[in-house]
Amino acid sequence: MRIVDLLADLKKRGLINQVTDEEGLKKHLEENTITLYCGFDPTADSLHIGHLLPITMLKRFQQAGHNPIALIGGGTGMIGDPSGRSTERSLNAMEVVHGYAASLKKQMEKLIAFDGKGEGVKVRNNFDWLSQLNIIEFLRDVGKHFTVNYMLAKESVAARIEHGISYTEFSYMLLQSYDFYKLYKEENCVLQIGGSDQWGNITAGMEFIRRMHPGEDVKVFGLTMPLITKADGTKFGKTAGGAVWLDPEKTSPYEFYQFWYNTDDRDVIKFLNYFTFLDHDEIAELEKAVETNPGAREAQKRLAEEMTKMVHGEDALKQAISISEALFSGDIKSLSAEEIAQGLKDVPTYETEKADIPLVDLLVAANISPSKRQAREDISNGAIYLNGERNQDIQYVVTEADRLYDRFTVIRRGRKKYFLIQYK
Ligand code: 383
Repeated sequence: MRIVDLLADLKKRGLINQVTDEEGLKKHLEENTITLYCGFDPTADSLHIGHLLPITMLKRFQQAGHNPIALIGGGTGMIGDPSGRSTERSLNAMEVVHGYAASLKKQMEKLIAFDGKGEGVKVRNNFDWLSQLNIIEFLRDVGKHFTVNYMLAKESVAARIEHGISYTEFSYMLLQSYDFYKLYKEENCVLQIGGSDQWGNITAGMEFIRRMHPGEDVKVFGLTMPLITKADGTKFGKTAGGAVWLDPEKTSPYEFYQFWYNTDDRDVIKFLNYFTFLDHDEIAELEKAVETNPGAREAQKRLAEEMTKMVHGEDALKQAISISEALFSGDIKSLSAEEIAQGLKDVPTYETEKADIPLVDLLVAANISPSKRQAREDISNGAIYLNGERNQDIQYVVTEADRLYDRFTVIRRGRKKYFLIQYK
């Protein structure tokens, strides 16, 4: 697919925060197939939801016929980007960073490298060249092109003057600049993209490339995406359980699906524009649905589907939907053991031996009802569901027959409060 005017599409989606030379880039994109890149530092063993915007952005360029590079910062990750941070980072051991870089590379390859459409995105690691730099050469060939004055004026450094910044982090922008130069030279990479926090590093790189080519009309560009904000003012990408990771072992596809499904009505259209590949007409339809029938959560459902499919694939999406539906309707018995474990990972869990126990006692032991009296009341009121079925027998004894897969009993109290009994 060749999008006629990629920049216009990005603008319409609200995906552009700043561009260094918009007219120039527009013209360049019309006349050329370009190579562009975005960098990701290995600061953890997985990418997280905050990385999705630049990742989908690389995909958008790819779909418009361009050649994206996802650069893993195996080298820069050992130094630490001060951008957007008010305090110094603690250094991770080099082996740890290598391990993280390998995980990120694998994830990135799964996500965007070969999606069956076109050529796939190249994945590179800046450790390959940064680790080869020699300190004398680096200070002469790179350092000489930056004045300390220029570096101090950068937001990432200026913001840290009062509290302090190590020489290590201070030097970071030189390494990122060197990357851009390296990719420009070797891959004819003319555009670097990133979040708005990366503006200073990106423009420093452009400056460095120009200095390395005096007198030439060098065509390089920088583009940043907006910071993602939420209508309720809380930080995007954080849940009660912490960050939302792209690794299914750290954030299950069901949790991932739920994260998107829980998007506020005021944010959902923006997120559809930002993160999905749905076109303007489809999004306009969903916008109407939010206005006319917000209760149906059609837009949230679509957002959750698109994102879960993109990151975890079709099968994981199907599973996430069936878990969601089963928990919503109470049809617990339709779930596999793995689905129960995934869907009820975050509900209050009570671990116990496999032994018969009166339901009343179990409710109290598992802290589902505060007292025996209340437990009896809850049961006779019809508020207690055992594996999805209402149980109003105050004499009932929970036995082997109530242990799903010999592992779980799922108890629901009221309309949607779930509890898990897990057997040792
Ligand atoms: C390293 C070497 C380069 C170019 C970029 C880098 C990484 C960059 C950085 N980026 C963030 C990260 O790694 O720190 N210095 O977590 C995040 N990015 C992207 C995007 C974002 C930024 O990976 O805004 C969010 O995801 O730019 O915070 O040659």
